Amino acid sequence: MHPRSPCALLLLLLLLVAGPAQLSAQLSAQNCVSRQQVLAATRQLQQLLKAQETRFAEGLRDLRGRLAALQSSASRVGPDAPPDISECSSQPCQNGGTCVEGVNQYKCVCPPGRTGSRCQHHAQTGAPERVAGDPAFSRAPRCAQVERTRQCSCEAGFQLSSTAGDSICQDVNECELYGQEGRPRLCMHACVNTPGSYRCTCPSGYRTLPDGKSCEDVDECVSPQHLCPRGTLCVNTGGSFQCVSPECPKGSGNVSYVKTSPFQCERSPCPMDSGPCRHLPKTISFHFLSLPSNLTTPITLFRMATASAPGRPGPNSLRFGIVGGNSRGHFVMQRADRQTGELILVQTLEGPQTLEVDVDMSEYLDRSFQANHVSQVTIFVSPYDF
Ligand SMILES: [Ca+2]
Repeated sequence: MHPRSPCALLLLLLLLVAGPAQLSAQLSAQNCVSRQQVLAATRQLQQLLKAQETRFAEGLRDLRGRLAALQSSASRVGPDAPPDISECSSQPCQNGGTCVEGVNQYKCVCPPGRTGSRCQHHAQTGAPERVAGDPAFSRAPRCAQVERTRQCSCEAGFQLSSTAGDSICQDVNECELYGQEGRPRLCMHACVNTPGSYRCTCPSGYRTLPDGKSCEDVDECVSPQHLCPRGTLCVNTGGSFQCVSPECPKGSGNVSYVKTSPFQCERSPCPMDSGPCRHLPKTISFHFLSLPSNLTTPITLFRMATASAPGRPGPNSLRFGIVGGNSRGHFVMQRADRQTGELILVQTLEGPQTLEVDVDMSEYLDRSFQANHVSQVTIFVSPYDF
């Protein structure tokens, strides 16, 4: 806001904050205003407003409490209620507490420094006292007498059990509160309610991230200890690991396969006149994927592409397909571009489970079959959706 006349604004502020007497004194000392004066006056006014606001809110709270007490005592009066006798006649309030009459009950308004239903306790100012019965999850409130009202508050993570004078601070169960439907999740995995707070835990095989809420899989395969027996390969999975040993198919006749890498087998060259040999997969590769449970589908899991040998013409046509392991229709294999096919998961997979799907790619040169390649894809679905 940019007032047209700063003098007029200051007059108004000074009138509100200081009152007319001081205003005239200040105005006699100088005729106009500096920016600092305007700022100082607005700050004073803000403080005044804040103080008024706090006092008003306190008054409302007190009134609400009294109204609730009145309502609960009124609701207890039945048609056959005995005649009202003075509950305060026995002088139940100790240590200078003021007894307030209710129906069949009384309430003590305690002086500063006292708390409890009969003002029998010292109000807590140091470490909160644990309340007997449910020691970990309830605490005594911190109470203070503000003017004529008694104000109680709880430490963070606790809430007053009621507005009555003998209320205690009860732990807020954040796990229960946020576990309700439609609420955001507090923890990626499990929530443990603790007095005044909560903590998140992760299942075994996962570590808790520095945010204290998220879980991250532990990659056991990078551990310096070799967890898998000799001759097997370690595959990290969500929450665990697997030891795998991909095997080449046994050859027959003049067809044989050899390992060209830990995850690939290659067929020996076919004799010139052997048609059936040429139609057997030229390469078989092994792929291991780890997926979380219930992934949103469709999602591309795997890509298969052709690579021609240097100096030789590559295939000018490719055909992709699924050759095994798709009896339940979880997957679709389709062309992504001229050189690539992709395996797409089209149905949600719920873990824990392990699936295997075999896909293949046939290469053609001028419509004449050249070679076939198979990829065996093993999918480890973790029990959790992270
Ligand atoms: Ca793991």
